[in-house]
Amino acid sequence: MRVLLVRPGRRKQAITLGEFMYAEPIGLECVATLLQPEHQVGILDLMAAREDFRQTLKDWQPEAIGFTALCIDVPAVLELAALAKEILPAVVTLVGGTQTYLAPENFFSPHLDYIVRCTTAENVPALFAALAAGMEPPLLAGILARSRGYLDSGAECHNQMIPPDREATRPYRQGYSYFGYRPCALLQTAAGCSRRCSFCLRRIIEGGRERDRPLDEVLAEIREIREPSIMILDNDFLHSRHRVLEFCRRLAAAGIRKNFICYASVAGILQLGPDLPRLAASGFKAFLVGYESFREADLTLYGKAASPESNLQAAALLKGAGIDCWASFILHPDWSKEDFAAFRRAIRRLRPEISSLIPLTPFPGSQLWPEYRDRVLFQPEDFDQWSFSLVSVRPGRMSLRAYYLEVVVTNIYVNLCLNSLPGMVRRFGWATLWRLTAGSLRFIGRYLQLMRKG
Ligand code: B12
Repeated sequence: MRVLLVRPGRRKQAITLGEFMYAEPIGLECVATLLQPEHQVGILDLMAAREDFRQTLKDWQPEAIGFTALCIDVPAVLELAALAKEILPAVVTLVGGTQTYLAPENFFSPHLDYIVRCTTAENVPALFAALAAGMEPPLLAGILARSRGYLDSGAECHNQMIPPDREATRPYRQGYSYFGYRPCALLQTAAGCSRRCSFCLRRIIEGGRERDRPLDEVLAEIREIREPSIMILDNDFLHSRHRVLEFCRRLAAAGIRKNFICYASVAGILQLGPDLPRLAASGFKAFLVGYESFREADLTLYGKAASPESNLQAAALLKGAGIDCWASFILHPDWSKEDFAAFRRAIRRLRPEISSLIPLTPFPGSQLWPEYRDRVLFQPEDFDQWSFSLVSVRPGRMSLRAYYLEVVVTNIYVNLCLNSLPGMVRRFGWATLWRLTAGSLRFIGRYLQLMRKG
Protein backbone atom coordinates (compact mmCIF):
# COMPACT_ATOMS: atom_id res chain seq x y z
CA MET A 1 0.00 0.00 0.00
CA ARG A 2 1.05 3.60 -0.45
CA VAL A 3 1.04 5.02 3.06
CA LEU A 4 1.52 8.68 3.95
CA LEU A 5 2.36 9.44 7.59
CA VAL A 6 1.65 13.00 8.67
CA ARG A 7 2.60 15.21 11.61
CA PRO A 8 0.25 18.22 11.79
CA GLY A 9 1.72 21.73 11.63
CA ARG A 10 1.98 24.23 14.47
CA ARG A 11 -1.28 25.71 15.63
CA LYS A 12 -1.50 29.42 16.18
CA GLN A 13 -3.88 28.88 19.08
CA ALA A 14 -1.50 26.62 21.01
CA ILE A 15 1.44 28.24 22.75
CA THR A 16 4.22 25.68 22.66
CA LEU A 17 7.94 25.21 22.70
CA GLY A 18 7.52 24.69 18.96
CA GLU A 19 7.98 28.48 18.81
CA PHE A 20 11.71 27.81 19.02
CA MET A 21 12.41 24.10 19.03
CA TYR A 22 11.00 20.91 17.65
CA ALA A 23 12.45 17.52 16.89
CA GLU A 24 11.83 14.64 14.53
CA PRO A 25 8.40 12.92 14.58
CA ILE A 26 10.04 9.78 15.92
CA GLY A 27 6.73 7.97 16.45
CA LEU A 28 6.00 8.18 12.73
CA GLU A 29 9.52 6.98 11.97
CA CYS A 30 8.82 3.90 14.14
CA VAL A 31 5.67 3.23 12.14
CA ALA A 32 7.69 3.61 8.90
CA THR A 33 10.04 0.87 10.18
CA LEU A 34 7.09 -1.44 10.86
CA LEU A 35 5.50 -1.01 7.45
CA GLN A 36 8.55 -1.31 5.22
CA PRO A 37 9.44 -2.97 2.90
CA GLU A 38 5.94 -4.43 2.38
CA HIS A 39 4.44 -0.98 1.91
CA GLN A 40 5.64 2.22 0.30
CA VAL A 41 5.86 4.80 3.09
CA GLY A 42 6.42 8.56 3.08
CA ILE A 43 6.46 11.05 5.97
CA LEU A 44 5.04 14.54 5.58
CA ASP A 45 6.12 16.67 8.52
CA LEU A 46 3.90 19.73 8.40
CA MET A 47 5.91 21.34 11.23
CA ALA A 48 8.90 21.42 8.91
CA ALA A 49 7.58 21.00 5.37
CA ARG A 50 7.13 23.58 2.70
CA GLU A 51 4.82 21.15 0.87
CA ASP A 52 1.09 21.60 1.06
CA PHE A 53 -1.05 18.75 2.45
CA ARG A 54 -3.69 19.02 -0.29
CA GLN A 55 -1.09 19.07 -3.08
CA THR A 56 0.87 16.16 -1.58
CA LEU A 57 -2.29 14.08 -1.54
CA LYS A 58 -2.99 14.89 -5.18
CA ASP A 59 0.60 14.17 -6.25
CA TRP A 60 1.20 11.14 -4.08
CA GLN A 61 -2.26 9.49 -4.16
CA PRO A 62 -1.80 7.56 -0.88
CA GLU A 63 -4.12 4.64 -0.12
CA ALA A 64 -3.74 5.14 3.62
CA ILE A 65 -2.90 8.20 5.74
CA GLY A 66 -1.71 7.96 9.33
CA PHE A 67 -1.60 11.01 11.62
CA THR A 68 0.29 11.44 14.86
CA ALA A 69 -1.27 13.53 17.62
CA LEU A 70 -0.61 15.18 20.94
CA CYS A 71 -3.61 16.79 22.65
CA ILE A 72 -2.92 20.14 20.97
CA ASP A 73 -3.05 18.40 17.58
CA VAL A 74 -6.59 16.98 17.90
CA PRO A 75 -8.37 19.80 15.97
CA ALA A 76 -5.74 19.74 13.20
CA VAL A 77 -5.96 15.95 12.81
CA LEU A 78 -9.78 16.09 12.59
CA GLU A 79 -9.55 18.84 9.94
CA LEU A 80 -6.83 17.11 7.90
CA ALA A 81 -8.66 13.76 8.00
CA ALA A 82 -11.84 15.43 6.73
CA LEU A 83 -9.87 17.09 3.94
CA ALA A 84 -8.19 13.78 3.05
CA LYS A 85 -11.56 12.03 2.71
CA GLU A 86 -12.84 14.89 0.57
CA ILE A 87 -9.87 14.71 -1.83
CA LEU A 88 -9.46 10.92 -1.81
CA PRO A 89 -12.79 9.37 -0.75
CA ALA A 90 -11.40 5.81 -0.74
CA VAL A 91 -8.39 6.56 1.44
CA VAL A 92 -8.08 4.74 4.78
CA THR A 93 -7.30 7.12 7.66
CA LEU A 94 -5.82 6.32 11.04
CA VAL A 95 -4.34 8.15 13.99
CA GLY A 96 -1.81 7.27 16.68
CA GLY A 97 0.37 9.07 19.23
CA THR A 98 0.16 10.14 22.85
CA GLN A 99 -3.39 11.43 22.74
CA THR A 100 -4.90 8.27 21.22
CA TYR A 101 -3.63 6.39 24.27
CA LEU A 102 -4.91 8.96 26.77
CA ALA A 103 -8.27 9.80 25.16
CA PRO A 104 -9.14 7.74 22.06
CA GLU A 105 -12.69 9.15 22.14
CA ASN A 106 -11.32 12.52 20.98
CA PHE A 107 -10.90 10.93 17.55
CA PHE A 108 -14.37 9.41 17.14
CA SER A 109 -15.04 11.01 13.77
CA PRO A 110 -16.54 9.78 10.49
CA HIS A 111 -13.27 10.83 8.85
CA LEU A 112 -11.00 8.56 10.91
CA ASP A 113 -11.24 4.80 10.32
CA TYR A 114 -8.81 3.46 12.92
CA ILE A 115 -7.52 4.77 16.24
CA VAL A 116 -4.24 3.16 17.21
CA ARG A 117 -3.96 3.38 21.01
CA CYS A 118 -0.69 1.51 21.15
CA THR A 119 1.74 0.37 18.53
CA THR A 120 3.55 -2.94 18.43
CA ALA A 121 5.45 -5.02 15.90
CA GLU A 122 2.33 -7.19 15.66
CA ASN A 123 -0.77 -5.01 15.59
CA VAL A 124 0.08 -2.29 13.02
CA PRO A 125 1.63 -4.68 10.44
CA ALA A 126 -1.40 -7.00 10.89
CA LEU A 127 -3.78 -4.10 10.26
CA PHE A 128 -1.98 -3.10 7.06
CA ALA A 129 -1.65 -6.68 5.85
CA ALA A 130 -5.44 -7.03 6.04
CA LEU A 131 -6.04 -3.63 4.42
CA ALA A 132 -3.62 -4.43 1.57
CA ALA A 133 -5.39 -7.74 0.99
CA GLY A 134 -8.73 -5.91 0.84
CA MET A 135 -9.99 -7.79 3.91
CA GLU A 136 -11.76 -6.59 7.04
CA PRO A 137 -8.98 -6.52 9.69
CA PRO A 138 -9.51 -8.83 12.70
CA LEU A 139 -9.98 -7.30 16.16
CA LEU A 140 -6.46 -6.32 17.20
CA ALA A 141 -4.96 -5.33 20.55
CA GLY A 142 -4.92 -1.55 20.88
CA ILE A 143 -6.55 -0.74 17.51
CA LEU A 144 -10.09 0.65 17.62
CA ALA A 145 -11.99 0.30 14.35
CA ARG A 146 -14.81 2.76 13.62
CA SER A 147 -16.65 0.09 11.60
CA ARG A 148 -16.74 -2.12 14.71
CA GLY A 149 -18.03 0.47 17.14
CA TYR A 150 -14.48 1.33 18.27
CA LEU A 151 -13.82 -2.08 19.77
CA ASP A 152 -10.37 -3.64 19.97
CA SER A 153 -9.44 -7.18 21.02
CA GLY A 154 -9.50 -6.15 24.69
CA ALA A 155 -5.92 -7.31 25.33
CA GLU A 156 -3.72 -4.92 27.35
CA CYS A 157 -1.08 -3.17 25.31
CA HIS A 158 1.67 -0.55 25.56
CA ASN A 159 3.77 1.09 22.86
CA GLN A 160 6.71 -1.03 21.92
CA MET A 161 10.15 0.55 21.46
CA ILE A 162 10.83 0.23 17.76
CA PRO A 163 13.97 1.52 16.02
CA PRO A 164 12.94 4.55 13.96
CA ASP A 165 13.53 4.86 10.23
CA ARG A 166 15.36 8.20 10.16
CA GLU A 167 15.74 8.11 6.39
CA ALA A 168 11.99 8.73 6.16
CA THR A 169 12.52 12.29 7.47
CA ARG A 170 15.76 12.97 5.57
CA PRO A 171 14.50 16.17 3.80
CA TYR A 172 13.62 17.79 7.13
CA ARG A 173 16.44 16.69 9.40
CA GLN A 174 18.60 19.81 9.20
CA GLY A 175 15.84 21.79 10.91
CA TYR A 176 15.29 19.49 13.89
CA SER A 177 16.70 21.02 17.03
CA TYR A 178 16.83 20.61 20.73
CA PHE A 179 17.23 24.07 22.20
CA GLY A 180 20.69 25.25 21.05
CA TYR A 181 21.67 21.96 19.42
CA ARG A 182 20.77 21.80 15.74
CA PRO A 183 20.60 19.49 13.93
CA CYS A 184 19.73 17.11 16.72
CA ALA A 185 18.30 13.58 16.67
CA LEU A 186 16.00 11.95 19.24
CA LEU A 187 16.85 8.57 20.74
CA GLN A 188 14.87 6.28 23.03
CA THR A 189 16.86 3.78 25.10
CA ALA A 190 14.18 3.01 27.72
CA ALA A 191 10.49 3.50 28.48
CA GLY A 192 8.40 3.60 31.63
CA CYS A 193 9.00 5.04 35.07
CA SER A 194 8.65 3.61 38.55
CA ARG A 195 8.50 7.03 40.24
CA ARG A 196 5.15 8.39 41.29
CA CYS A 197 5.15 12.11 40.40
CA SER A 198 1.52 13.20 40.56
CA PHE A 199 1.71 15.69 37.64
CA CYS A 200 3.34 13.32 35.16
CA LEU A 201 1.63 11.65 32.23
CA ARG A 202 4.62 9.65 31.14
CA ARG A 203 4.18 6.76 33.54
CA ILE A 204 0.52 6.54 32.45
CA ILE A 205 1.53 6.45 28.78
CA GLU A 206 4.67 4.33 29.10
CA GLY A 207 3.85 2.13 32.12
CA GLY A 208 4.94 2.16 35.77
CA ARG A 209 8.28 0.41 35.52
CA GLU A 210 11.46 0.97 33.54
CA ARG A 211 11.96 -1.14 30.43
CA ASP A 212 15.48 -0.85 29.02
CA ARG A 213 16.52 -1.56 25.47
CA PRO A 214 19.65 -3.71 25.23
CA LEU A 215 22.73 -1.48 24.95
CA ASP A 216 24.00 -3.37 21.87
CA GLU A 217 20.87 -2.30 20.03
CA VAL A 218 21.17 1.29 21.32
CA LEU A 219 24.82 1.58 20.26
CA ALA A 220 24.00 0.16 16.83
CA GLU A 221 21.32 2.83 16.44
CA ILE A 222 23.69 5.62 17.52
CA ARG A 223 26.23 4.52 14.90
CA GLU A 224 23.59 5.15 12.23
CA ILE A 225 22.74 8.66 13.45
CA ARG A 226 24.39 11.34 11.31
CA GLU A 227 23.55 14.34 13.51
CA PRO A 228 26.28 15.51 15.89
CA SER A 229 23.81 15.86 18.77
CA ILE A 230 21.39 13.39 20.32
CA MET A 231 18.60 14.04 22.78
CA ILE A 232 17.82 10.91 24.81
CA LEU A 233 14.13 11.05 25.60
CA ASP A 234 13.95 8.39 28.38
CA ASN A 235 12.26 9.54 31.59
CA ASP A 236 15.45 9.31 33.61
CA PHE A 237 18.51 8.18 31.72
CA LEU A 238 20.37 7.94 35.03
CA HIS A 239 17.91 5.50 36.61
CA SER A 240 20.55 2.73 36.64
CA ARG A 241 24.10 3.77 37.56
CA HIS A 242 25.53 0.52 36.24
CA ARG A 243 23.82 0.92 32.85
CA VAL A 244 24.94 4.54 32.41
CA LEU A 245 28.55 3.68 33.15
CA GLU A 246 28.40 0.72 30.79
CA PHE A 247 26.93 3.04 28.13
CA CYS A 248 29.91 5.41 28.56
CA ARG A 249 32.36 2.52 28.41
CA ARG A 250 30.84 1.27 25.16
CA LEU A 251 30.81 4.75 23.61
CA ALA A 252 34.53 5.05 24.34
CA ALA A 253 35.26 1.54 23.04
CA ALA A 254 33.41 2.32 19.81
CA GLY A 255 35.11 5.73 19.49
CA ILE A 256 31.74 7.52 19.25
CA ARG A 257 31.79 11.30 19.79
CA LYS A 258 28.41 13.00 20.04
CA ASN A 259 26.78 15.67 22.15
CA PHE A 260 24.19 14.07 24.44
CA ILE A 261 21.33 15.72 26.26
CA CYS A 262 19.05 13.66 28.52
CA TYR A 263 16.43 13.82 31.26
CA ALA A 264 17.99 13.14 34.66
CA SER A 265 16.42 12.87 38.10
CA VAL A 266 17.93 14.50 41.17
CA ALA A 267 18.23 11.02 42.75
CA GLY A 268 20.10 9.79 39.68
CA ILE A 269 22.49 12.76 39.76
CA LEU A 270 23.23 12.21 43.46
CA GLN A 271 23.71 8.49 42.88
CA LEU A 272 26.23 9.11 40.09
CA GLY A 273 27.97 11.95 42.00
CA PRO A 274 31.70 11.23 41.50
CA ASP A 275 31.09 9.60 38.11
CA LEU A 276 29.54 12.72 36.56
CA PRO A 277 32.85 14.02 35.07
CA ARG A 278 33.05 10.68 33.23
CA LEU A 279 29.66 11.41 31.66
CA ALA A 280 30.84 14.90 30.70
CA ALA A 281 33.89 13.33 29.04
CA SER A 282 31.58 10.97 27.12
CA GLY A 283 29.78 13.93 25.56
CA PHE A 284 26.92 14.64 27.99
CA LYS A 285 26.41 18.40 27.63
CA ALA A 286 23.17 19.02 29.48
CA PHE A 287 20.70 17.30 31.78
CA LEU A 288 17.03 18.22 31.88
CA VAL A 289 16.25 18.19 35.57
CA GLY A 290 12.79 18.56 37.10
CA TYR A 291 13.51 20.61 40.23
CA GLU A 292 9.80 21.58 40.16
CA SER A 293 9.73 23.77 43.27
CA PHE A 294 11.65 25.51 46.02
CA ARG A 295 9.12 24.49 48.67
CA GLU A 296 9.15 21.19 50.53
CA ALA A 297 5.33 21.22 50.64
CA ASP A 298 5.06 21.44 46.84
CA LEU A 299 7.59 18.66 46.34
CA THR A 300 5.58 16.45 48.70
CA LEU A 301 2.35 17.33 46.89
CA TYR A 302 3.97 16.40 43.58
CA GLY A 303 5.23 13.08 44.98
CA LYS A 304 8.85 13.97 44.17
CA ALA A 305 11.58 11.88 45.74
CA ALA A 306 13.62 15.08 46.29
CA SER A 307 13.86 18.02 48.67
CA PRO A 308 15.04 21.65 48.28
CA GLU A 309 18.38 20.53 49.80
CA SER A 310 18.85 17.58 47.44
CA ASN A 311 18.04 19.89 44.51
CA LEU A 312 20.88 22.19 45.65
CA GLN A 313 23.26 19.24 46.04
CA ALA A 314 22.45 18.05 42.51
CA ALA A 315 22.99 21.58 41.16
CA ALA A 316 26.43 21.75 42.80
CA LEU A 317 27.42 18.34 41.40
CA LEU A 318 26.46 19.40 37.88
CA LYS A 319 28.44 22.64 38.15
CA GLY A 320 31.43 20.65 39.41
CA ALA A 321 31.22 18.23 36.48
CA GLY A 322 30.70 20.94 33.86
CA ILE A 323 27.33 19.55 32.74
CA ASP A 324 24.70 22.18 32.02
CA CYS A 325 21.45 22.05 33.91
CA TRP A 326 18.26 22.76 31.98
CA ALA A 327 15.84 22.92 34.85
CA SER A 328 12.07 22.77 34.81
CA PHE A 329 9.84 24.22 37.49
CA ILE A 330 6.12 23.97 38.10
CA LEU A 331 4.35 27.23 38.93
CA HIS A 332 1.74 26.40 41.55
CA PRO A 333 -1.60 28.19 41.15
CA ASP A 334 -1.71 29.03 44.86
CA TRP A 335 1.59 30.89 44.91
CA SER A 336 1.39 34.46 46.19
CA LYS A 337 3.51 37.39 44.97
CA GLU A 338 5.89 36.65 47.86
CA ASP A 339 6.14 33.01 46.76
CA PHE A 340 7.06 34.11 43.24
CA ALA A 341 9.73 36.41 44.69
CA ALA A 342 11.07 33.58 46.88
CA PHE A 343 11.02 31.32 43.81
CA ARG A 344 13.15 33.80 41.84
CA ARG A 345 15.65 33.88 44.71
CA ALA A 346 15.70 30.08 44.78
CA ILE A 347 16.46 29.86 41.05
CA ARG A 348 19.39 32.19 41.65
CA ARG A 349 20.79 29.73 44.19
CA LEU A 350 20.32 26.74 41.90
CA ARG A 351 21.84 28.63 38.94
CA PRO A 352 20.59 26.38 36.12
CA GLU A 353 21.86 27.35 32.67
CA ILE A 354 18.29 27.32 31.33
CA SER A 355 14.94 27.29 33.14
CA SER A 356 11.50 26.28 31.85
CA LEU A 357 8.59 27.53 33.91
CA ILE A 358 5.50 25.38 33.52
CA PRO A 359 2.19 26.38 35.07
CA LEU A 360 0.74 23.39 36.96
CA THR A 361 -1.38 21.51 34.41
CA PRO A 362 -3.85 18.95 35.76
CA PHE A 363 -4.28 17.18 32.42
CA PRO A 364 -7.69 15.46 32.12
CA GLY A 365 -7.26 11.86 33.29
CA SER A 366 -4.06 12.58 35.23
CA GLN A 367 -3.70 12.05 38.98
CA LEU A 368 -4.13 15.81 39.59
CA TRP A 369 -7.33 16.15 37.57
CA PRO A 370 -9.88 15.25 40.33
CA GLU A 371 -8.28 17.75 42.71
CA TYR A 372 -8.33 20.71 40.30
CA ARG A 373 -11.19 19.97 37.89
CA ASP A 374 -13.44 22.58 39.57
CA ARG A 375 -10.80 25.26 39.12
CA VAL A 376 -9.65 24.66 35.54
CA LEU A 377 -9.92 27.59 33.16
CA PHE A 378 -10.72 25.59 30.04
CA GLN A 379 -12.58 22.42 29.22
CA PRO A 380 -10.99 19.05 28.32
CA GLU A 381 -12.23 19.51 24.74
CA ASP A 382 -10.41 22.86 24.35
CA PHE A 383 -7.66 20.69 22.95
CA ASP A 384 -5.20 23.31 21.78
CA GLN A 385 -5.11 24.92 25.23
CA TRP A 386 -3.64 21.82 26.90
CA SER A 387 -0.07 22.62 25.92
CA PHE A 388 1.45 22.76 29.43
CA SER A 389 2.37 26.40 28.70
CA LEU A 390 -0.82 28.17 29.78
CA VAL A 391 -2.14 28.91 33.21
CA SER A 392 -4.86 26.27 33.34
CA VAL A 393 -5.95 26.51 37.01
CA ARG A 394 -7.63 29.61 38.42
CA PRO A 395 -5.03 31.21 40.75
CA GLY A 396 -5.97 31.01 44.41
CA ARG A 397 -4.16 34.08 45.77
CA MET A 398 -4.44 36.73 43.03
CA SER A 399 -6.32 37.56 39.85
CA LEU A 400 -5.48 35.73 36.62
CA ARG A 401 -4.06 38.95 35.19
CA ALA A 402 -1.79 39.49 38.22
CA TYR A 403 -0.72 35.85 38.04
CA TYR A 404 0.22 36.14 34.36
CA LEU A 405 2.20 39.26 35.25
CA GLU A 406 4.21 37.19 37.76
CA VAL A 407 4.74 34.51 35.10
CA VAL A 408 5.99 37.10 32.61
CA VAL A 409 8.22 38.88 35.14
CA THR A 410 9.72 35.57 36.23
CA ASN A 411 10.29 34.48 32.62
CA ILE A 412 11.99 37.76 31.79
CA TYR A 413 14.06 37.59 34.97
CA VAL A 414 15.18 34.05 34.16
CA ASN A 415 15.89 34.73 30.49
CA LEU A 416 17.52 38.11 30.72
CA CYS A 417 19.04 38.31 34.17
CA LEU A 418 20.11 34.78 34.99
CA ASN A 419 21.22 33.31 31.67
CA SER A 420 24.81 34.22 31.00
CA LEU A 421 24.98 35.86 27.58
CA PRO A 422 28.70 35.21 26.96
CA GLY A 423 28.23 31.59 28.10
CA MET A 424 25.32 31.10 25.71
CA VAL A 425 27.23 32.65 22.80
CA ARG A 426 30.23 30.43 23.53
CA ARG A 427 28.04 27.31 23.59
CA PHE A 428 25.70 27.95 20.71
CA GLY A 429 26.97 30.91 18.65
CA TRP A 430 25.20 34.17 17.80
CA ALA A 431 22.86 32.79 15.12
CA THR A 432 21.40 30.14 17.42
CA LEU A 433 21.15 32.58 20.26
CA TRP A 434 19.20 34.94 18.03
CA ARG A 435 16.82 32.13 16.98
CA LEU A 436 16.21 31.20 20.64
CA THR A 437 15.82 34.80 21.76
CA ALA A 438 13.34 35.56 18.98
CA GLY A 439 11.36 32.42 19.98
CA SER A 440 11.42 33.37 23.67
CA LEU A 441 10.26 36.91 22.88
CA ARG A 442 7.35 35.56 20.81
CA PHE A 443 6.52 33.26 23.72
CA ILE A 444 6.59 36.13 26.23
CA GLY A 445 4.56 38.27 23.79
CA ARG A 446 1.83 35.60 23.78
CA TYR A 447 1.81 35.67 27.60
CA LEU A 448 1.41 39.45 27.56
CA GLN A 449 -1.60 39.08 25.26
CA LEU A 450 -3.11 36.55 27.65
CA MET A 451 -2.41 38.85 30.57
CA ARG A 452 -4.31 41.69 28.91
CA LYS A 453 -7.23 39.34 28.21
CA GLY A 454 -7.06 37.85 31.74
C1 B12 B 1 10.70 14.29 23.56
C2 B12 B 1 9.43 15.06 23.84
C3 B12 B 1 9.34 16.35 23.36
C4 B12 B 1 10.46 17.02 22.55
C5 B12 B 1 10.48 16.56 21.12
C6 B12 B 1 9.11 16.40 20.51
C7 B12 B 1 9.19 16.44 19.00
N1 B12 B 1 9.33 15.31 18.38
O1 B12 B 1 9.17 17.50 18.44
C8 B12 B 1 10.10 18.53 22.69
C9 B12 B 1 10.82 19.10 23.89
C10 B12 B 1 10.39 19.42 21.50
C11 B12 B 1 8.63 18.43 23.06
C12 B12 B 1 7.80 19.47 22.89
C13 B12 B 1 6.47 19.41 23.27
N2 B12 B 1 5.86 18.46 23.99
CO1 B12 B 1 6.67 16.78 24.39
N3 B12 B 1 7.31 15.11 24.90
C14 B12 B 1 8.37 14.47 24.58
C15 B12 B 1 8.36 13.07 25.24
C16 B12 B 1 9.25 13.13 26.47
C17 B12 B 1 8.75 11.92 24.35
C18 B12 B 1 7.97 11.86 23.04
C19 B12 B 1 8.54 10.82 22.16
O2 B12 B 1 9.24 11.13 21.22
N4 B12 B 1 8.30 9.54 22.48
C20 B12 B 1 8.82 8.39 21.75
C21 B12 B 1 7.93 8.08 20.55
C22 B12 B 1 8.47 6.87 19.84
O3 B12 B 1 6.64 7.83 21.05
P1 B12 B 1 5.30 8.33 20.32
O4 B12 B 1 5.49 9.58 19.59
O5 B12 B 1 4.17 8.25 21.29
O6 B12 B 1 5.11 7.18 19.20
C23 B12 B 1 4.77 5.84 19.52
C24 B12 B 1 3.27 5.60 19.41
O7 B12 B 1 2.49 6.63 19.94
C25 B12 B 1 3.07 5.35 17.94
N5 B12 B 1 2.59 6.43 17.09
C26 B12 B 1 2.83 7.74 17.13
N6 B12 B 1 2.23 8.35 16.10
C27 B12 B 1 1.59 7.43 15.39
C28 B12 B 1 0.84 7.52 14.24
C29 B12 B 1 0.28 6.37 13.69
C30 B12 B 1 -0.52 6.47 12.45
C31 B12 B 1 0.49 5.11 14.33
C32 B12 B 1 -0.09 3.87 13.76
C33 B12 B 1 1.23 5.02 15.49
C34 B12 B 1 1.80 6.18 16.00
O8 B12 B 1 4.35 4.97 17.42
C35 B12 B 1 5.37 4.98 18.43
C36 B12 B 1 5.61 3.53 18.78
O9 B12 B 1 6.17 3.35 20.03
C37 B12 B 1 6.85 12.94 25.60
C38 B12 B 1 6.51 11.98 26.73
C39 B12 B 1 5.99 10.69 26.13
N7 B12 B 1 6.31 9.59 26.68
O10 B12 B 1 5.27 10.67 25.15
C40 B12 B 1 6.43 14.39 25.80
C41 B12 B 1 5.00 14.76 25.51
C42 B12 B 1 4.51 14.00 24.30
N8 B12 B 1 5.07 16.18 25.19
C43 B12 B 1 4.03 16.84 25.58
C44 B12 B 1 3.81 18.22 25.30
C45 B12 B 1 2.59 18.83 25.92
C46 B12 B 1 4.69 18.94 24.49
C47 B12 B 1 4.53 20.40 24.10
C48 B12 B 1 3.15 20.82 23.67
C49 B12 B 1 5.05 21.20 25.32
C50 B12 B 1 5.06 22.69 25.14
N9 B12 B 1 4.71 23.39 26.19
O11 B12 B 1 5.40 23.21 24.15
C51 B12 B 1 5.57 20.54 22.97
C52 B12 B 1 4.94 20.39 21.59
C53 B12 B 1 5.68 19.48 20.71
C54 B12 B 1 5.71 19.85 19.30
N10 B12 B 1 6.29 18.97 18.52
O12 B12 B 1 5.26 20.90 18.94
C55 B12 B 1 3.06 15.98 26.34
C56 B12 B 1 1.83 15.63 25.52
C57 B12 B 1 0.57 15.52 26.35
C58 B12 B 1 -0.59 15.28 25.44
N11 B12 B 1 -1.39 14.30 25.66
O13 B12 B 1 -0.77 16.00 24.53
C59 B12 B 1 3.98 14.75 26.70
C60 B12 B 1 3.24 13.42 26.87
C61 B12 B 1 4.74 15.13 28.00
C62 B12 B 1 3.85 15.45 29.14
N12 B12 B 1 3.70 16.72 29.46
O14 B12 B 1 3.31 14.61 29.78
N13 B12 B 1 8.31 17.21 23.55
